[in-house]
Amino acid sequence: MASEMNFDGLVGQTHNYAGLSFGNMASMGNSGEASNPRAAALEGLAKMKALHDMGLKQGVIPPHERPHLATLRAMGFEGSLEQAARAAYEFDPIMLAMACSASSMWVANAATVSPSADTKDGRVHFTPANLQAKLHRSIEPAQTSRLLRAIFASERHFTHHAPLPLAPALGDEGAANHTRHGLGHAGAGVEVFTWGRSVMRTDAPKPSRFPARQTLEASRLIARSHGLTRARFVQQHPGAIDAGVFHNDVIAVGNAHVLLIHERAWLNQEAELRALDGMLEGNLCVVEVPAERVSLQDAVSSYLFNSQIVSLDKGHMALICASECEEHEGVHAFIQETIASASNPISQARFFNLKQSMRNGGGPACLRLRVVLTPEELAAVNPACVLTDALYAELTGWVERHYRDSLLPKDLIDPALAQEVHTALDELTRILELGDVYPFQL
Ligand code: SUG
Repeated sequence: MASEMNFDGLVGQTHNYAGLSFGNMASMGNSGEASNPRAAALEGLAKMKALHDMGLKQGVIPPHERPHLATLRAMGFEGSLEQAARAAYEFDPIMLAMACSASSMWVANAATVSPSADTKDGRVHFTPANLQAKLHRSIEPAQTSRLLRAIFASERHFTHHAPLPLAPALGDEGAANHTRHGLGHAGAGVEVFTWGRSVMRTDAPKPSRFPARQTLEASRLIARSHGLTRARFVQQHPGAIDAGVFHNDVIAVGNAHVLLIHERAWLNQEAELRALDGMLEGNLCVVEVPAERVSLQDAVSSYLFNSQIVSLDKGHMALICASECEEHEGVHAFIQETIASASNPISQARFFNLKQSMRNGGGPACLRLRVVLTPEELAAVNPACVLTDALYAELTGWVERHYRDSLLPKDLIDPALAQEVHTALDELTRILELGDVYPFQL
């Protein structure tokens, strides 16, 4: 029977706070602060290990190579990596920061993944997100594509599409705006795509303060090329985007037949929920959070809706939350009521310190890419990327050997940092048995 596996992004060595994401409150608010890449990577690994210890299948997706020389070159900075990085920094520090961001850790934005039960050809389909809304993230798709192909290599089971063209009309942010519902993970599901703007639907309401990243057109093209027969397209509430909800996974999270959602997540929410319930033959279990219980601002600061919902034995589910949810009285009370209530299958909550990632707007669900796999498909996944106690110990040691414990945006110019990245990633490709996948290796 098919089940869900979470693949988490390993945080890279250049993790820093450069304020690159307009519309993402945490990124904007923490710009210029010192980061701790070592703590960031260890926090992420601790979450992976905890889910593995809960008996869940857990995978690892490695970080990207940064600084990204091709981006510096494309911006017109010439010479060696050291010269190009210095020239970029001297021209404007933000240019170097964009070529150095560790944003690939948020693998919910890496790709849209459709399980084989939903697709016409019976394969698992992957489309790397083009992430065209932010320059520092638009660098990711090519490397993401190489990594996904190295982890999910079997052509018999996995189909890899090219990212959509890098154009504003086709802005695609991957699984952060995509949720799959069904009765359990096996069997055909309904894939819900949420979008914030549309080129064709010029009459659709738009946010006024912050940009909407995902377009309806991109979502429709992906649903088509994945061969989905049951897809639904829902518009995000522009008011939510203006409150800092730059992706739908900041305001709603689903798992199987359960949907935890803020009352102001979608436009025409009542009708949309009714339609979705109809597609699930009346089985949708909605936990809708009213604004008077959790305001949009508190939702954004606590990242309640960026929790993961994972399936446990006997129909139970667990909520995997950021520790900010435990620290916020109102949010914590709401979680306690939800797990005590018999009207939904969520029966426990676990809290994780992910503060390094949270300060850039990345919570538990941002750090993971969900892939529903049958046992045969699971057997075809690169086994070296599947977390075990031994791999956890190995990766922890690798982080402790190679990562700095403090980084300011101005440190990105240090040529030693790039050298440290190359040494560490070279070792990592051997640990994860990926072959040569990075530009510096190719
Ligand atoms: O794209 N932050 C990321 C956070 C992505 C969170 N992902 C999901 N919600 N699925 C972003 O805004 C900040 C980088 C900086 O400011 O240095 C950043 O890219």
